[in-house]
Amino acid sequence: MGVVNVTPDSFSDGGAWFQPEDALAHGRLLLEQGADVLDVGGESTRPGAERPSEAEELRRVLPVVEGLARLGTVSVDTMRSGVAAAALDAGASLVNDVSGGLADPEMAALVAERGVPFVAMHWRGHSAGMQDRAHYDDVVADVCRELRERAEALEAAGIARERLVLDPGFGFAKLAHHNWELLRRLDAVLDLGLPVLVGTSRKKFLGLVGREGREERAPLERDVVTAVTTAHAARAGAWGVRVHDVVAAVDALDVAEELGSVGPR
Ligand code: PMM
Repeated sequence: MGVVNVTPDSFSDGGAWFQPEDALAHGRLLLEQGADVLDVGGESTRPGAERPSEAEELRRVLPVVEGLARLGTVSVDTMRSGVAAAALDAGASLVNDVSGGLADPEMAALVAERGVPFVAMHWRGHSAGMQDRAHYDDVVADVCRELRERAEALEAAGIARERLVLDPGFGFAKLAHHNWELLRRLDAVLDLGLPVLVGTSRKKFLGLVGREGREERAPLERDVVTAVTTAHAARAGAWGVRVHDVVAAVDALDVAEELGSVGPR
C-alpha cells in the first residue's frame, strides 16, 4: 500500500504532494513501482496535529481519489464517514480509518452499507493528545484486546468479518518501546484471525533506532530501516504494509519471499 498524503503537514513527506497534480503524479509513480493499493489521505495524524475541516479534507482528497481510481485500487485514509462516502463515490474501493470507526459514529454503518473492506487501526484518541494515552500494562495484550473489541463492534454494526483488516497502529498512542514490542510480537496480532496491515513507514521510532546519544534520522532517511521492518512484517504473515517508499518495500518483500513464510505477491 503506497501512501499519497494530500496534506501540508504530514511528518513523513509534509506538503510534497499537496497540490492535486503532484499527488496524482506521485500516485501514478507508486503504481508503476509496484504498489497494489494507493492510500489517499487529507488529514495529517502526526502527534499534536490539528484537524482540517471536513470541507477542506474533501477538497484535498476527492480530485486525487478520482484521478488515481482510474489507474488502480485506491483506499481513502479518513476518520470521517462523509469523506469516506464521497471518496467511495469517486472510485475508492476501501476505507482506511486510523480510529477504527471510533472517531465518527456513522462510519461503521456507512462501510456496512457500501460493503467495502475496512482497515480498523488501534487508536485511543485524536492526534492532539494521543501520546498522553500511551499507557499499557502489557502493550501487546492491551492492543490485541482493544482490536478484538473493535472488530466485534464493527461486525455488530453490520460489517462482514471477511471485509475487516486490523492494524496495531504503530506510533499512535505508543512510545518507541511499545512499537518495538508490537513488532516483535506481531504473531499475537495475527492470532486475532484477521488480515493485518502494518504501518511503520518513516515513523519516529525508526528514526531513533540505534541512535542513542546521536541525532535521530530525519523522516526521509528512514526508508532503509522501514524496509527491514517490511521484510519482518511479511515474514510474520502480515496482509499488507503501508509505505512511502514502494521501491524499497518491493525489494524487502522479494527478500522475504525468498526467505520463506510469505506467499507470492
Ligand atoms: N499511519 C499514518 C496514517 N494512516 N493508516 C494505517 N492503517 N496505519 C498507519 O500506521 C497509518 C495510517 C501516519 O503516517 P503518515 O503521516 O506518514 O501517513
